Amino acid sequence: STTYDTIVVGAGVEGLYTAYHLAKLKQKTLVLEQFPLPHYRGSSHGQSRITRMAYGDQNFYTVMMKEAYQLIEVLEKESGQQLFIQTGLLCIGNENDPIVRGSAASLQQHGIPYEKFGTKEQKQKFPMMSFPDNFGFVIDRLGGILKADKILQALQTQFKKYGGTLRDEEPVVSIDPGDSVTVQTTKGSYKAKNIILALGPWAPKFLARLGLHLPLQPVRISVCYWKEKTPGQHSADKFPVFLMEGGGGDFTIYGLPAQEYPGLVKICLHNGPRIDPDDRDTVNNNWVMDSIQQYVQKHFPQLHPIPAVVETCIYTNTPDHDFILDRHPKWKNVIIAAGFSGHGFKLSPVVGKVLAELAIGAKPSYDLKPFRIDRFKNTSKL
Ligand code: PYC
Repeated sequence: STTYDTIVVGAGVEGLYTAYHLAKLKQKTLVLEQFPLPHYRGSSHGQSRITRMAYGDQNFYTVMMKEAYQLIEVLEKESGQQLFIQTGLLCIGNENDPIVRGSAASLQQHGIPYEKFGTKEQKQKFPMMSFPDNFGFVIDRLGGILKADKILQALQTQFKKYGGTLRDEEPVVSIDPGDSVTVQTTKGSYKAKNIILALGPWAPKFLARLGLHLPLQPVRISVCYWKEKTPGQHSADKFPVFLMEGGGGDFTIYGLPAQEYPGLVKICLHNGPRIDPDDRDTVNNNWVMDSIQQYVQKHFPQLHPIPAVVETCIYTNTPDHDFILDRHPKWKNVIIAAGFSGHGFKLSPVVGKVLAELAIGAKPSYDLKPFRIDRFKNTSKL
């Protein structure tokens, strides 16, 4: 069998960013992906994702986001393509909610340009939205849209340019950990010093086979696109990316000018029914559709209240919605990246960097304590 420094399993954005950093570090790297690429079955497909510096009161993410922006710029230069559209990000909530107060405080603390205002000003700036008088708004000026599919393509191209090997349509059948790791796929057998498992929603099932029972819950997200009643009201020059928390943080809604379908606006509930990733579309999502339709009707009166297009994406949630970036408790050369909880795309440049650092045995650039497996109880049945 062929021997590598590191094998990365999963060619979603987290796996690909990790592999790209490893190949740049001159590590002999293999990426294995179960489906033919590109595919829509996981969490990285589609043409757009939100990016933002505003992270409420969770400062450790804001610190990581600074470098994430820089690394996207590096990839833009390497690939010669625009990968980010700056629209600003509007945080919406009750004026005392952490999304408003915490975001303003954190943006101020980190020296990031922002504006804070009330409903009266919102009506002038964004007349296509309708919110009650006790609402507060913060614009993170650096927020915007990441061109998701272009980023995945650029990472694949650069990874190969730096000498990496990518094998899609090649599911992993078994992993045999030890001083080195042997991976058996449907097509061959490979050995490596380290393995990085970036399995997306397949993580809970697969990791259980390695004796690790993590509280990871895949959920089905209904990605809804809404048609404008009058064309041109919600284009990227007029309409920012937004994130709203309601019910005291009980639900989150996000939206952005759609890249996928000109004239449509993407607005989605950041939650959905629990699923098995291999049977994601048969699960009832009526409550999601009811609540998002009511929301759009109430707050976005310039949009048709029935979505024109509905697609599916999967989030893999942890109980605290922080990621898992850690070594397997028994085999230190088995590294796990999981539970991105619907906010991992924008952080993938930095996630990939720290995972590559773990693989080469370097000190991680960020404190990984919030991401450790041992913050959960009873995870291992080894
Ligand atoms: O993290 O901003 C975010 C986000 C919005 C939608 C999905 N993730």
